[in-house]
Amino acid sequence: MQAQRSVVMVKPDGLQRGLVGEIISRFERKGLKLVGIKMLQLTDEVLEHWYAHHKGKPFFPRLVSFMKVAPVVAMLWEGLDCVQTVRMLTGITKAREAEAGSIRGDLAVSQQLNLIHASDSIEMAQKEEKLIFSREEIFEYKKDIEVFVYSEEERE
Ligand code: FUP
Repeated sequence: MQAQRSVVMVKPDGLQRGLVGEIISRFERKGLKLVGIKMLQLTDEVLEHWYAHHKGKPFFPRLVSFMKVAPVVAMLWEGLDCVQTVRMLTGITKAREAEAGSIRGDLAVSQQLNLIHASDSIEMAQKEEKLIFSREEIFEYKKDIEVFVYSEEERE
């Protein structure tokens, strides 16, 4: 299988609201494979790289300070077309307009306090993975259940 990996980060609001378990559960139940997870305190240095594409925008300073108010929980999920699947489960940025059934659509109302970050492209997923996880923090293991999650064709 040509599995992709995507970075999901439960932001400070998700941690404070006690939604870490709920969020993990949504990705687990979908059938994605957890290959990395850790709690960390973000710093200005990491956030400058993480949100480099937003630097200079009016909301940038507040976004950066919000991301530091509490630790975050970073996860690495793996699966076929994983980046797109994770974005679909996440919902659009402005949570109060996000589709019901998505994490943001069901559990949040804010544009900035929208519970999670999810990689928005394969390139960004690779960049974010390198920024947050070391090689030893990424695990390769076999899940026997995959024969009931993907078809034979999809597993090739
Ligand atoms: P997403 O990829 O859905 O997290 O959204 P973006 O990369 O567009 O936004 C990154 C973060 O900036 C999100 F937390 C939302 C926040 N943001 C604002 O606070 N104000 C804006 O006008 C746009 C984005």
